[in-house]
This record gives sequence, structure tokens and C-alpha cells, in this order.
Amino acid sequence: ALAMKPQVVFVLGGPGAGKGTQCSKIVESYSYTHLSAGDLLRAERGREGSEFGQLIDSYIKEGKIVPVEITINLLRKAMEETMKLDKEKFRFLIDGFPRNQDNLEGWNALMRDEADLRFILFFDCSNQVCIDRCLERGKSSGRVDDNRESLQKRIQTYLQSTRPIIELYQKKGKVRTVDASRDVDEVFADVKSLLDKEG
Ligand code: UP5
Ligand code: MG
Repeated sequence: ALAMKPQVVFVLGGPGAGKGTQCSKIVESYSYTHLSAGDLLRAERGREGSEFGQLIDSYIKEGKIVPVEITINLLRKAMEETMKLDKEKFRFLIDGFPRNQDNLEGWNALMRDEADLRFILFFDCSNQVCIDRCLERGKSSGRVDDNRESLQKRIQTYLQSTRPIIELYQKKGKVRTVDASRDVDEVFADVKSLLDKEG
């Protein structure tokens, strides 16, 4: 079990909304540890001996959401390892999760009582901006899903599966929305004032 109750912020938004970029900036100034579910899945895909490599690869290419058992184990392990190394590190930005009902149910079943969910940081921008950013990044990212075909599916999945999760938290008053269509520093200025207010 986890020694101390982790404090969690879920970071959500469309593909390419800037979740990773903003999380990197947050950890420079605030005592949060950034855990990207997508990065953890990509690392697991590349890990020698992983039994899930193939499955993860095909889900990511198709823009589909990996079964929660896999993702939540990776998240839990990363949280436990972080807290074991440094007891002061109990604040987490969980980036790109939960993305659908399966993710949400998995979290609620396995982690809700183990962690305090503080709020959801929602990076809001248009689908077109999302697509343009990912295509631009695709010129050099090497990501198997930064192409038009995968992006179409990622956007579809986002609209069909992830937006309803955000709306659900919205109804509980848990969502803090930032306009993510502006440049990186403008977005971060809003993020900062929001985090300063939340304490
Ligand atoms: N950029 C960033 N901010 C900008 C700004 N304000 N102005 C101009 N440009 C900006 O940014 C994307 C690009 O835009 C970069 O080139 C950046 O420089 C630029 P980034 O910060 O990387 O955006 P982010 O929102 O993190 O985009 P990402 O592509 O990571 O979003 P996704 O949510 O699609 O990707 P993720 O890695 O989370 O998931 C990938 C796949 O993994 C999913 O499709 C799914 O198949 C799988 N997955 C699961 O199955 N389960 C999970 O729980 C999580 C992922
Ligand atoms: Mg990301």
C-alpha cells in the first residue's frame, strides 16, 4: 500500500492540447511530479519482455484507449516508486488519464480511496488546433500516431469517450478550464494563477 495519501490532479484535453508541455512547466515551479499515462504506456511498449507491447502499439496507432488494468498498474507503480524515493513527493499531475468510462471505473475501484483527487486541469482548444500541433510535431516526433489517419481517430475517441468524463467531473465542480489555444507562455500564466489559488 501507499505510505502517504497522494494528491492527484488529472490533466485532460485533446491530443496536442499541450498537456505535456504545460506539465513540464508546472514541475519547474511547483512540487508536483508529472506522470503521463501515454508516456508510461509508450515506455511499457518498448520494455523488453513486456507482455503488452503489441497490444499497446496497436491501440495507440488506432487512437483507442488501452484497457485500464494495464494503465493503472503503470500509474500506481510510478506513484509508489516516486514516493518511496522521496516522501515529500506526494503531489502528482496525472496527464492524459482518465480518458473513458473504463479508465474512470478502474480508478474508482482501485485508487479512489488511496489518493485524494484535488481537481481536473482541462486544457481546452479546438480540434483543428489540436490536429495542426500534432501534425507539426509529427515531422520530428517519431510518434506512430502523429499522422492524419491516427489523428482522426484520436479526435474521435476524445470527443466520444473523454469529453463525457470531463463533463461528469464538471458537474461535480471539479474542473478548472484553461484556454489552451494561445501561446505556451500565455497558457502557463493562467495555469500559474490557477495553481496559486488552489494552494
Ligand atoms: N504545443 C504545445 N502547446 C502549444 C501552444 N500553446 N502553442 C503552440 N504549440 C504548442 O504538445 C503537442 C505539440 O504542440 C508539441 O509539439 C508542442 O510543442 C506543441 P504536447 O504538450 O505534447 O500536447 P499533449 O496534450 O501532451 O499531446 P499528446 O499528443 O501527448 O496528447 P494525447 O492525449 O493524444 O497523447 P497521450 O500520450 O496522452 O496518449 C497517446 C495514446 O496513448 C492515446 O491516444 C491512447 O491510445 C493511449 N493512452 C491510453 O490508452 N490510455 C491512457 O490513459 C493514456 C493514453
Ligand atoms: Mg502528452
